[in-house]
Amino acid sequence: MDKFVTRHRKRSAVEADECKTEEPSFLSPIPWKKIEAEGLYCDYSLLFDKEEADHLFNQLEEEVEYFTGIEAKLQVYGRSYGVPRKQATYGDEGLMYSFSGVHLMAKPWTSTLERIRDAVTRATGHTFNFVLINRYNDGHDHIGEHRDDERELDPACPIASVSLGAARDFIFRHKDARTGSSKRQIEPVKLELAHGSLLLMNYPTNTYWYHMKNRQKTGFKIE
Ligand SMILES: O=C(O)CCC(=O)C(=O)O
Repeated sequence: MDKFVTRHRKRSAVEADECKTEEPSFLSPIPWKKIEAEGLYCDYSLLFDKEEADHLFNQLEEEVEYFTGIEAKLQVYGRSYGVPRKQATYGDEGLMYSFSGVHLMAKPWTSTLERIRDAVTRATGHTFNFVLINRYNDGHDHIGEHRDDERELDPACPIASVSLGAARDFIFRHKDARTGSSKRQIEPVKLELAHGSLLLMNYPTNTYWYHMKNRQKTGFKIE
């Protein structure tokens, strides 16, 4: 689960309302782990136990409709590439998310996605209005190094990432230390995203750090 998306300016100008923060109702507090480095502020926790995570995973396998055709392709420098994973977008009515030449309209929340969204709200105090689901069929499916800096995203809002399925490594690299010849030596930050976990990327992590999920031998995940 991912990202606060602001409405397209042409449709409406409700940006300030979109980053809603509610008092967290920590009825069953979850133990957060802080992951921090220079400009990187993340919180990580197990949100769902195995039984619930298995159930949510199976429900999503039945409910989620993934994009096909042109919506499953990226446009980079005028060339079209297949996305190396499956994707779907759900959220509040009228929201759209655009990246690498694709424009993805949010489908209405399913009951399972609402359940996950509400659990994230209870844990974080933030109410999210949109989710991008990435389904990694196996370890070959991946997501390349990027920042979540699309113009629809409010940079001040955190990005919440719920993982279901096989654990996969998630790697952050600082923007000034991405290549061997970089002027700065800043160690990458690697963490394993477990089944049922929640990762919260807080401001300004996305300003300074890129993230990716490499090809791996095995893996199957819905975010
Ligand atoms: O699947 C993941 O955990 C990462 C997805 C991601 O980085 C993104 O959608 O921007």
